[in-house]
This record gives sequence, structure tokens and C-alpha cells, in this order.
Amino acid sequence: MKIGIVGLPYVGKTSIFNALTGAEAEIGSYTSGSKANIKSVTVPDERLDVLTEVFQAKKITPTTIEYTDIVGMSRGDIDRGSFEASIIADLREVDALAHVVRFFEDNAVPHVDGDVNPMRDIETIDLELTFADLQIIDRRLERLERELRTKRDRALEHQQNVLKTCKNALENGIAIRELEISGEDEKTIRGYQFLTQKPMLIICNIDEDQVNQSDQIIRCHIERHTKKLSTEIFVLSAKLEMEIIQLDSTEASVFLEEMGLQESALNRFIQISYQLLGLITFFTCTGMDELRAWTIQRGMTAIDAAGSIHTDMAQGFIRAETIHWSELVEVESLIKAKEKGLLRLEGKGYLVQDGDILTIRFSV
Ligand SMILES: Nc1nc2c(ncn2[C@@H]2O[C@H](COP(=O)(O)OP(=O)(O)O)[C@@H](O)[C@H]2O)c(=O)[nH]1
Ligand SMILES: [Mg+2]
Repeated sequence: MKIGIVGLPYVGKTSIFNALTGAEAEIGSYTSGSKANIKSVTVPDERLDVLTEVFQAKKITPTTIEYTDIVGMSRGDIDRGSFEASIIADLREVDALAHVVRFFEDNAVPHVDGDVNPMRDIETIDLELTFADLQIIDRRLERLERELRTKRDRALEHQQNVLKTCKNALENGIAIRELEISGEDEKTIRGYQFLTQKPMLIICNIDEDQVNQSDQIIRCHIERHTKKLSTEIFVLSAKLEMEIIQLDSTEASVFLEEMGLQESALNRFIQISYQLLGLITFFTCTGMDELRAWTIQRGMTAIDAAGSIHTDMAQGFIRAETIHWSELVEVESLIKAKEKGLLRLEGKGYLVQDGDILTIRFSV
């Protein structure tokens, strides 16, 4: 899974990127950001620790998340063409956007638009993303019109219609993710990787002394707006998270407790990203050696899960021997699970559940 971090300059994007990944990218700089910072982190999963014991696994492979931190956007950047095409291209690759919004007050850190105003900033970035999509749509529509003047083509006409719907929405301040675009229509525009079609998370970067009462205040503040945009809200203090990531795990839990927090942003952020994207995790353990976690979309079937591991496994799919991790932990071994008849034999169409352990039988 890939998540792109966007926002105005000097709102804490790189600080948050560092806190989420343990990277040491330069903060507080405007120009050095002309190339994106990219880093992957493993997804911490307590279930893997428990299962390692059960399986006596020698190798553990968690899933990963890749974060992309790009240079800040300001109002009008896209229109002026002052945003490098390669950066937008990086952004189109991601599965979801995390928009960092500045809530913290600090006279030492300038704000590009003069003062701290979260609602205005959210709008600014939404506008830039909208312009970036409109540019693509306009260019494509021009070409389509030219092509359709010389010949009739049902597929191209269909695409033209869908793009016109998107254009109309964007011009009325509606993001593409808010439209209900059905299967076939969605397929015709999927390749464009529209920015406003991606699921979006708003990260509120608040003052460190606000962390205890943050949730309520901010929810009132921007909830109405985000509801309209079908986005999620996530609250953290970049400054605090930067301190937490410097600590070892024992120190960190003491520190979190003192601050009245339960978990670092890193873990909370991953959980909320999974929710937002409708992702779940399943596990495999091959030959008792390698225990591995896999991320798939909720609603995927056993054969989809097999295909996410290897296309051969989907093509030659026979069945998936399945047990939920919590059941396995209770009986302590796969052999005992089998004896007790807890190992289910599931077919192609089985809907994989979060936390399932699958042994996929297939022939090649
Ligand atoms: N007081 C305060 N300063 C912050 C916070 N987050 C970031 N900053 C400062 O804001 C400046 C810009 O941060 P940076 O992460 O580079 O922002 P970016 O331009 O959005 O990537 C730096 O001087 C940071 O130290 C915060 O939560 N509180
Ligand atoms: Mg930065």
C-alpha cells in the first residue's frame, strides 16, 4: 500500500513523514523538496508475534506501507505550472492521500498565507488537486473530440461521457471520489489515477499541549467539511511524534502514558489507513518456515487472495484450508486444529476475513 503526503509548505509534512517512517529527511526546507522523499515501513501486527510462537516460524515477513512526502503546494501552483510534472506523477501512483493541515501556532514557523486557518488550507489543497485532474481531463477531452470527429467508436464515446461527468463535478467543487461511478465507468477512467478519486485522510497537526483535548475540538471544526468530501480525520502532533520516535520502546510507552495517549501515531495511522482503504490482512505459513502477512481489499475471495500471492496459485486453485488466527491460538497448533475439525476447507468464492490463516492448495 502506498500513501502520499500532501499539503501546503511548512505544515509539518516532512516531520510527519519522518515520524511515520523513522527517516531523517530534512525538515523546515522548501527547496530541497523538489524530489519526493519515499520510504517503506513494515506494518506492526501483534498477531504475527503470537503466531510466530504457534508455528515456531523461522522467518517472519510482515506487510509494508510506502509513504511519499512531496514538496508543499501553494494556491495557484498547478495553474501556473510551477509544480513539477514528475512530482504529480509520483502522487498519481499512490493508493491514498494524507493531507497534512496545520493547526499548531508557532511564530517561528511562517505560514504561506499569513495565518493559521485550517478550513482555508483544506480548500486550497482541494483546489490544487482539482486543477491537476481538470488539466488531464481537458486535454483528454480535446483529443477525444478530434478523434470522434473522424470516426464513431462506442468505447471512446463512453469514455467521453464519463470524463464529462467528472469534469462537471470538479467544476462544481465535487471530488471524483464523491461521485458514484459504477464498475464499467470506473474502469474507463481508472488508468488516469485521478488525485481527487483517491481516498483521503486529513491529518491535523496540532500543538503538543492540545493532544489531550484535540479530538473534540477538531471534529467540531472540520467534520462538516470532511463529511462532504468523504474523508477521514486523523489528529497528531508532529513535534511530539518526532520526540517519541527517538525513544526506545519502554521509554516511549512511559512517555505516551504521561501524555495520556495509548499508542504512537505510527500504529494509529496504519490502522486508520487500513479502515479508510477497506484493507484486511491474512496470513500464510509455508512449511512451518516462513510466516507471512498479506494485505488485500476487504471483500476479496480465496481465489483473489491466492492470486495476490502468485498468479499460478489462482490459476491452479483447488481449495484454501482456513482457520481464523484467534482459533488457532486457542488450540495452539495446526495439527490439533485439524484433529478438532477446526480447519475449514474453503472454495474459490470464500470471502477472506481479516486475520484468516490460509493454506492454499493448488496444482500447476
Ligand atoms: N511548533 C511546531 N512546529 C512544527 C510542528 N510540525 C512541524 N513544525 C515545524 O514547522 C517547520 C516545517 O516543518 P516541515 O516538516 O519541514 O514541514 P513541510 O514543509 O510541510 O514538510 C519546521 O521548522 C518544523 O520544526 C509542530 O507540530 N509544532
Ligand atoms: Mg517537506
